[in-house]
Amino acid sequence: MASAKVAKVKKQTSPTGKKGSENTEEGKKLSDYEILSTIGTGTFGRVVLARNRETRNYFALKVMAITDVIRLRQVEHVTNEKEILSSITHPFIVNMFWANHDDTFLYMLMEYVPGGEVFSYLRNYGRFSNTMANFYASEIVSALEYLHSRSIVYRDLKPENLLLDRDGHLKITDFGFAKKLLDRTWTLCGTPEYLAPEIIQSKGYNKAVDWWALGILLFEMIVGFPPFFDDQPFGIYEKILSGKIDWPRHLDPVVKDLIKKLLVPDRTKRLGNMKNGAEDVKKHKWFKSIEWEDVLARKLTPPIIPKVAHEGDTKNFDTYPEDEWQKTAAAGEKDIALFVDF
Ligand code: ISQ
Repeated sequence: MASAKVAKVKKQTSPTGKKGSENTEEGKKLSDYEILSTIGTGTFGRVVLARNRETRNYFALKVMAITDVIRLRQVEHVTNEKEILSSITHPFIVNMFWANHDDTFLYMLMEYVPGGEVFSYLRNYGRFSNTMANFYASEIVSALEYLHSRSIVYRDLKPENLLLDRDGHLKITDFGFAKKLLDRTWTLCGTPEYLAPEIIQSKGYNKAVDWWALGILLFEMIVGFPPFFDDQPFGIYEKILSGKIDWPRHLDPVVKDLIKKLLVPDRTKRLGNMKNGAEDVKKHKWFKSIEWEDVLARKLTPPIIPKVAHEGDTKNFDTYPEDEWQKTAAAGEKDIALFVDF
């Protein structure tokens, strides 16, 4: 079920807008892997299937041209992605084994997740049942709770960034927009008379954006299209700000209640972003049957079992031209130096 067969177009993320003993890939270098086919492309890079020459195990290698990363002002984003992925481990987040670079490319070696994108399944099914959406939402809530507890905001939740593993469990990928929030413990320690309103209100990006995005994703999974859409980005923004949503009649009133509580414009009143954090979302009645310890232990039954014929099967991904990308010219010395720690 490659998304090529599907009419509806994928949302592109705008660029302007381990782990110790179990890491069997530790200390490996690029030449230890055979580069196979491209399984994904983006604005400034691609993901290729790679195979460890010795163990014969498969991996997903993210490759980004240094010149493109700089031209598109993505240095901070790719650095954030690498730093964050190397600091976390969670059953529903794609695992990164190592990051490296040469004079031309940045590389991140990740586990290969062969089931393809939830995006493809959603377009082929049209919409998911309440039960299917509840399974995916449970695994996402578990991952968001983990990230937020480490002061990490994900900021790019959408069906294109959710992969299915061989068993049908979720893996969140693409941490290019993820951000580690600063420690705000000391923020209010200044002299109260002199504090600016934005400091008192702690304005700026925070984890509330992920709970909003979960509301959008839940709507899209169950209805088949997002609540605010238009053929122009500006039209979408106007609709988001209008706050008006057309609710289909088929919608379960319980999930409608949850979506409404996630899509609250005032982020201080948004579910997930109040004093009890993710706990409020987990306690919502749409999740009444969920044992959250079972979710984390991957004990829920996946609603879709991807067709995967063998370890290196790429049938669940689109095919891409291999257009001589390996012949990209090296970056300049000063540009390469920006990635000494990569
Ligand atoms: C792992 N497996 C398949 C595709 C991927 C895309 C991006 C990051 C990791 C991936």
